[in-house]
Amino acid sequence: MQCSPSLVLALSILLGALGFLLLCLNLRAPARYGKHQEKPGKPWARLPARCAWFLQELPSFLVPALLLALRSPPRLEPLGCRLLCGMFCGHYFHRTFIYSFFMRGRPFPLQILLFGMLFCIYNGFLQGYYMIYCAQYPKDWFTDFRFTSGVLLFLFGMGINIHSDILLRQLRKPGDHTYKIPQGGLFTYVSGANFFGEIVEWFGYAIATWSIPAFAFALFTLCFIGPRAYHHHRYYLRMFTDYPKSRKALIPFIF
Ligand code: NDX
Repeated sequence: MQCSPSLVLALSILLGALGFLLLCLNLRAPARYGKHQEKPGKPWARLPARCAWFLQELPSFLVPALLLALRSPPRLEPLGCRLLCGMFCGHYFHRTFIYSFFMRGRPFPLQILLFGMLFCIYNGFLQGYYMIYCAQYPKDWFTDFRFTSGVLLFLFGMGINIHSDILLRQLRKPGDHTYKIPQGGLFTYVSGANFFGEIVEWFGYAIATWSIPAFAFALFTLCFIGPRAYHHHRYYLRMFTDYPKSRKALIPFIF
């Protein structure tokens, strides 16, 4: 396969535009899954959360992993391939094979699952294709400030994201689907601690790889889960009279 810069640019612009569309839609009403799904939906229209998240996130891991494996000759030596493998696939390995298997969420709507899978195929292809076939870095990129600060930011965000998802999971016993006030970690300051971590993580990846597709994905993430954090925050304020008043929606002490 050859690198097609115009394809990469077109797919990145489309990703950014989808993010902007979701921002407009989600500011008015959040995506209807989890606590924002008012009715559980018909039994045939939903899947157990673990199964749904596994299927939805799998393409984000599988598509770039397959592109890497099919690369001819198949080698990890270029820095783009190593960054893709360590950071992007690392995140989605965790999300697909670890997060999905331990989560305790409510049944997930089939329709959103299908859109989610399509999105993950699209984004997995864009990030994988760019990093494997297009990305080129100077030999000393490892010592570049963008690389070091980006990797640190990525690890910092990933740490917050995983820790916050664990805190959420611990709020429920198996089979329980009720909502409680999240406590501890970054939840002390914001309602969307897991979302804050994920946003920081993908901006870190974008800075470390210094690539248009990665910035488009970071922007998409901000546009999709930023409003979701805002709606979670409003939900908590509505449901719990003792919800901590000093807690913000997404950014500690600010918003
Ligand atoms: N999946 C990213 N629309 C998305 C699914 C939906 O990973 O095209 C984007 C992702 C997809 C979306 C995906 C892409 C765009 C779609 C959208 C739907 C429509 C949209 C396809 C792919 C689209 C059109 C067609 C219009 C253009 O019962 P429960 O489930 O609520 O339980 C929850 C539990 N929990 C609590 N338990 C007890 N007490 C409480 N107070 C609780 N609060 C929550 O914790 C869950 O089991 C768990 C986490 O819940 P929540 O709501 O905090 O997070 P959630 O939204 O489920 O995300 C989970 C993780 C999180 O770390 C987040 O950062 C990450 O996934 N994520 C999520 C969404 C997108 C994304 C990352 C990204 O863009 N990078």
